[in-house]
Amino acid sequence: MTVSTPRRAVLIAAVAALAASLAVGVTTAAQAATTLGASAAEKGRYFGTAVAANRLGDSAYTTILNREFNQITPENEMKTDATEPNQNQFSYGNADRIVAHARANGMQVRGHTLAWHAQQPRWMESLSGTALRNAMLNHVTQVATHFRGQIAWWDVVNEAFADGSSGARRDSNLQRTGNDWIEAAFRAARAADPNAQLCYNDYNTDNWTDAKTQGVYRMVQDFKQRGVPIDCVGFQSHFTGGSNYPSNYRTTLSSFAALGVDVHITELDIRNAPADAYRNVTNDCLAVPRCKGITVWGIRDSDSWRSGESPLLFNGSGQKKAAYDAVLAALNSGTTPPTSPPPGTTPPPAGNCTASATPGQVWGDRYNTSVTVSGGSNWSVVVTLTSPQRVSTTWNGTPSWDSSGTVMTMRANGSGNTFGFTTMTNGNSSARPQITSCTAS
Ligand code: 9MR
Repeated sequence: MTVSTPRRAVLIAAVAALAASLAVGVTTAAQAATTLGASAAEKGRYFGTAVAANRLGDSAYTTILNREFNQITPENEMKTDATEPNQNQFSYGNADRIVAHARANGMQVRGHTLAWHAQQPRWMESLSGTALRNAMLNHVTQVATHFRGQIAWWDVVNEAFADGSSGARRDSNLQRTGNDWIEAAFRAARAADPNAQLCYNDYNTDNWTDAKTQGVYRMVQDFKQRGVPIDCVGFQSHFTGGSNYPSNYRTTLSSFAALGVDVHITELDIRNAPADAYRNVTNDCLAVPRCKGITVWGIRDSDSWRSGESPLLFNGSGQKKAAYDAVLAALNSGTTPPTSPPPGTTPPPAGNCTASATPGQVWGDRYNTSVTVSGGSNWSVVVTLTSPQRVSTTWNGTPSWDSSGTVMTMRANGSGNTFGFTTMTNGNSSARPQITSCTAS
């Protein structure tokens, strides 16, 4: 049969229209990623897991590992007792096996960990003073050099702060070598592998108001001010249950990020794996532009260091749990976070001077911010809050307000170039004030 020209034209148009509609359908249907790693990657992040070398021969394990994850942290194989069992005799077999698996499958590696009070070999436990300091620095240098170029992030120092209300360093043989042991470890790591991002990693630092969180925050702030080479902070996030996921977790992540470091969720597991808490953690990371990714501390419940609590995303048979679905859905529905930098680094969109904000003290219901102005003495800085937050007190400036009470114009009053204010959170503990302009004459 021959088709006349007009009929052929109609047919061609119909086929083209069908193809176009199919293409649109395919595009939308193909949007939702079906694995954790792929979905996180779409959001500019990784989704990783702790890996044990002795499980790499278990194909049920590696099937899930290779399908779902694009980042690996060796669970025990890079700890001091594993890598330097006798002083100056290094042993990398299991760590190398994990790194090789990661590289073969395009996964990034987090090195864990170079300096820690726990899991020390006997010889190191028995050292003190200068001998221990030098042994620790030698260990950092040797191990970071061995893995140079293969590690995206190092947990340079792990768990150096005390639990409880002191906010102080943990007592340990390393701490007794002098308070500067942490910065010395970071400097040695930077010298050995200049391309690795260097992190401080700890647990019980998730609740913003806890003394331990504040102690670590002050150390990182001090390191940034003095130029100690620190790039990131890891929040282990071993939660014991839904109630132990703190509602101010996002504030913790964003407050550290505002210091100019990346933040990572490094060892996530939650007792009984409540879907809500896993969803919240995922959303909190997605909401903080400098949160680079999430690592769960094992694949199946049976792989967990606390397997009795079933805290992971896959059950012992490798089936996806409800928490898995919640995390994947949160990753898929997350929007790529706004690229606006945190307060303190925001270039003022208007004006002819510069104002940078520094986070100050935080209480349960309020927090302080100080702002330093450069580029003129007769300045006027506009600060915008997120409702329902409101400023309750100011110092070293003369404020005026718009009718909504959320836009404050602060003018110099002869008290210098730094002013400050207290913000009441009024229930929104995550937002932080933005500087919207700085004008000077
Ligand atoms: O999961 C790890 C477990 O197999 C080890 O026995 C234990 C002691 O080294 O360390 C566990 O991992 C810890 C991590 O290295 C640091 N943060 C706490 C983790 C859980 O204890």
